[in-house]
Amino acid sequence: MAERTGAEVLVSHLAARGVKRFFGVPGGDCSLDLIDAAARAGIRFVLTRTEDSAAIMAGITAGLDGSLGVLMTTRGPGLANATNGVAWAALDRAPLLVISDGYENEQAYVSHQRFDQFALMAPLVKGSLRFDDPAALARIPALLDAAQSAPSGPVYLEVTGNGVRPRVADAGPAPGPKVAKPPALDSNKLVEARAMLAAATRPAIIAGLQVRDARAQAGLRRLAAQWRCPVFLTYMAKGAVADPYAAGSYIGGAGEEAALKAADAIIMYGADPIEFPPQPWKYAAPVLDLTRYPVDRHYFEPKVSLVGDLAAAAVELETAVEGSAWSKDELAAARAEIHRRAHAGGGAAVTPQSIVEAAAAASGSSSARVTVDAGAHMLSVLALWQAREVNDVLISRGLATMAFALPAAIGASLVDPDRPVIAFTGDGGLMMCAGELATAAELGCRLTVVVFNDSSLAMIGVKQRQRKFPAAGVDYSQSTDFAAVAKGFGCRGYRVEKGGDLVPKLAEAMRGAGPAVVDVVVDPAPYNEQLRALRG
Ligand SMILES: Cc1ncc(C[n+]2csc(CCOP(=O)(O)OP(=O)(O)O)c2C)c(N)n1
Repeated sequence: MAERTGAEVLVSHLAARGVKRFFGVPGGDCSLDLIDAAARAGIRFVLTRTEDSAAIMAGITAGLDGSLGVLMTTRGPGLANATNGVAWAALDRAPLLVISDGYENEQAYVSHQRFDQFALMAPLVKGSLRFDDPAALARIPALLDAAQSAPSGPVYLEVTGNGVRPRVADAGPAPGPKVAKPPALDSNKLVEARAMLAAATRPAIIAGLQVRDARAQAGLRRLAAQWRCPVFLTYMAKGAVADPYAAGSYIGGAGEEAALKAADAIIMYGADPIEFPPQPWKYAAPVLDLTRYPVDRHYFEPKVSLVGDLAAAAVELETAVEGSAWSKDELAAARAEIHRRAHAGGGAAVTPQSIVEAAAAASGSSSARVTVDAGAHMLSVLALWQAREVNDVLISRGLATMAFALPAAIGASLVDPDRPVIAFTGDGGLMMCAGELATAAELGCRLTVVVFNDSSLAMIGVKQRQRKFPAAGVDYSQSTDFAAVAKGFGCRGYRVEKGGDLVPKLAEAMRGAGPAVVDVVVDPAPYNEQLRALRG
């Protein structure tokens, strides 16, 4: 009977789930067995510069193509360096298999590079398994299913030579994913939900990250059109509905407050509280919570909670609102309010707002996908960039980590190589992952990194001023030349210091082949007012 190594069987499980590539920084032990076995199965290893970026690249590719993201690290420092990326996968709900080397059972005497790797991963992962014996192979499908079942997230697989090297009898083709189905909608709760909606004339919807799925998005669009109501979208749901119903971002801030206070029912549609700001819920209207999965803690006590398939819930409830009292003018006013607040701040020729508008003008009809980092610059991007569909804008909102935009853009570019990607990032965030510019250059990604270069951790600076502390510990004493940095890593590099250069330089950057960095010197002054206007 034919035989395969444990590594070959593991790789066959990945192939059966549509994995085309895996990411990481290898060590000299099992990583090498896995790179070799994967290559023979047509799965390519993408060598990144850091493990945490590799986790983001892997999770983003999986989120976009419906497969499983795979990160591979070496033991000890490799896994430790991946933890922020694994935390991102946990809190931003990305399906991710984390593979790391362990030590063999007979190496109990070793202390070098050794700590309890299961304990390190424990608070972040949905499951873990040690693959140090061919018998463990039988438990791999369930581990991978856990990563891919809603809410998706990371799982940890520790591998040893005693797991990946022995030959085992070929057990035939690996099964594909068996993802847990959503529970059927509870018919009593449906009756309660319909009654709640029948009493409403001004429903407002807040849609969250679970809408990043074509069926869920279609369900939301039906509800909005049927109920003719404002829909606020969390950052991760951006693009899920279009005008006239898209009212703007839900950030728990001042911009959306007037419309939500005017609502007589609030419908949460696939909203996961990991996206909510750490402030108490401020609305008195009854809440109907429609969610694919229950969550541990929430900001409000819903009047009715329906757990199950969102698209099915939309079909059941679309006729429940009997007549919408929202006028067209009110819908337009809700949208205009957030836009107006996003423009607060004025400032010098190159403002954060003008960078986003110039990037939109320069990208024209190219339907670029956008990634955004954590920082003050994200406010302008989220408020002013027009998205047509979910996943047109990618952001880390659950973890809200810096150093997300560039690796996410690389992952997006690998999935859709012909679709241009724009990564908006602060200078602080880019410096945390700048080495990945070399990864982007090697891969030939069609990617433009736009740096809001203010020599500052501007978001923290705003908070420092709000709290009346003297300026300290948030500004860089030297300005980085990211155009030069880009060239050093094999990307094209451009520097913009005057407003008039913005559109031409951005357009030139976007036209060329391979990745480019546009380093824009920006005045952070508008952030003070903009943040107050949007968040309150
Ligand atoms: C990894 C990580 N470290 C720290 C923070 C806290 N933090 C949030 S925004 C921010 C400032 C980001 O600075 P920069 O990237 O330059 O963007 P800007 O705010 O200037 O637009 C910091 C330090 C974080 N979110 N993630």
